[in-house]
Amino acid sequence: MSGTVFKAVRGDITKLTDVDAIVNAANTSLLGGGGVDGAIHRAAGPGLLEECRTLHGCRTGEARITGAYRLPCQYVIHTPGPVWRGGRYNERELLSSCYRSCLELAVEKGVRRIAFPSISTGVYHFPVEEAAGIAVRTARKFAREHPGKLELVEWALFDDRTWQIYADEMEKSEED
Ligand code: AR6
Repeated sequence: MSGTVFKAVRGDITKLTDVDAIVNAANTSLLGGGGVDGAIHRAAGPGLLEECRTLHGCRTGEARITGAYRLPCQYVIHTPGPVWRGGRYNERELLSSCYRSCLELAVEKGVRRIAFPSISTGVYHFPVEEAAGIAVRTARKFAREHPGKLELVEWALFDDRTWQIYADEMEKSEED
């Protein structure tokens, strides 16, 4: 037992008020884009882009942390997920690495409550069922390996279908 609560909620990640950090499904430039990345930058305001410029990008599967500016949390953790290219280009390992890298940074900064979007399953076309399995398994394993560090790991899912898939996955892999 890790003592961590895992949940899947429906909605806009930028509106969450119960977490210390939210994760951004970014690209390797870290200079903004569409989807959840665009929404996070719009809600945070221009200070976020200014700070992101100082980071000079980030590799796929790694993560960087910044302030959250006008968002109601303390930090934004940016991670470029893999583009799905059929599954033979290390996409699964890279996605798992995104979650681990974000959680490592979170623990390092004392973040106890963190929310993720569904990394890579929008513009980057990672199949949602598989992405959800990787996401939940990776986070549960991390939490077990870091007992007492994380209070809450949640996913904020924008559409019903994605939410249902993560919710099912969470039930399936529930800790015993
Ligand atoms: N809150 C929560 N989830 C959201 C929100 C939101 N406000 N907006 C969209 N989603 P995507 P990716 C969902 O495409 O596949 C960007 O341009 C969306 O419905 O945002 O990792 C970056 O700059 C989907 O389920 O991220 C990169 O270039 C999920 O977030 C590229 O897209 C992820 O979709 C990254 O692509």
